[in-house]
Amino acid sequence: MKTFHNPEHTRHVGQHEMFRGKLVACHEVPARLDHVLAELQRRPLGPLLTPDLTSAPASTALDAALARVHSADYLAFLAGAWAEWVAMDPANAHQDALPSVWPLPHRHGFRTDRLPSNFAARLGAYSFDSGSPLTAGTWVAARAGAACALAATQAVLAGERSAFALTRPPGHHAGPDFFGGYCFINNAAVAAQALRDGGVSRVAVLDVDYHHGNGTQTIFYERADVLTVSLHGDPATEYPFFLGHADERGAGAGEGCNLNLPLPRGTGLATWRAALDSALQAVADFGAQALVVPLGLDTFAGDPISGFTLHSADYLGIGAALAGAGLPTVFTFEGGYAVDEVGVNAVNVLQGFQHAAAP
Ligand code: SP5
Ligand code: ZN
Repeated sequence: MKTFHNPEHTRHVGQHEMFRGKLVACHEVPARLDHVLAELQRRPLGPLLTPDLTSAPASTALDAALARVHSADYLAFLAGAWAEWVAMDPANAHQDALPSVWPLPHRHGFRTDRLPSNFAARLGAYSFDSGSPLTAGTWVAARAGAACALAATQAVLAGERSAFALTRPPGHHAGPDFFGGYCFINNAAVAAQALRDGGVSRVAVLDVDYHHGNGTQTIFYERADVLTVSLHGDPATEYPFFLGHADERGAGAGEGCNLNLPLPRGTGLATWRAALDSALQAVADFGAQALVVPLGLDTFAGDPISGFTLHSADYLGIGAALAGAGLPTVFTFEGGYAVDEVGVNAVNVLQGFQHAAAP
């Protein structure tokens, strides 16, 4: 399996996230990716590649792929956000931009048809939490990360059985025009849309991160050509709280094309694997011709912010089960905050997949 990794990822480095009234150290740190890279060097699964963004055609193709899943105004906001943050006050150059005011569009009658010019207000209008610091290099890192998702997709379109987009920041919480949950560009959505645009008529996204993939769900919610499935902690108690229930089945043309499998905090391997089997059955019933797996490793028992109890060895079998779908598969790296174990856990999934997928 080819891995496309993002050397720019270190430019996204948040200092703090807001948690229960305090600024606490970020969980989504550069060392996470370094641990996966180190494990891939110990247990190579295939070539390690970096997308080339220096050519104008490659850069233009990437921007076109981003614009297929995110709004033009949101992308322009992200691209210019850091400069605006520093323009507000030069002292801001030394601290992350964190939103602190939101328009709550579905309640209280706040208006979203008039975007304020004030930067702090627009930061809130384009986000849904105060846990996702926007830093000096966030845009460059996120954009180069999406290039990995696109390159992995192109490898699969060219005939590879699977490919891995090893990038951060993660992506599955980012929606058409909002960031949150440590995510800015939805890499899995970029991959799914690029598969569609590359001629695959039915694509499935099977999200195995601990947290509901709200951004991906929202991007494809009214579409019949992309099935979105997510296994996650029950939003009644788990982040992102306001989406991810079992009764969200898609809308309009996409009715029946979204499946949520919320599981209680404390869920262990047997229950989780049964849910994965249901998810894989839905992917088969849909008639998907390609699969995108937002690969979060925060289902691990040792994860500091999550509540499932999977163990490192379990991930080998999970990878094998995913290979059982028999589909060309793009993996995107998502959550997983037990930093020292995230490399072993991620590579276990990929190795389990690769071993089971071998002829
Ligand atoms: C990609 C992904 O996994 N995003 C997850 C975002 C979760 N953000 C909220 C986490 C709040 C938990 N903070 C606990 C701090 C205790 N020290
Ligand atoms: Zn997560």
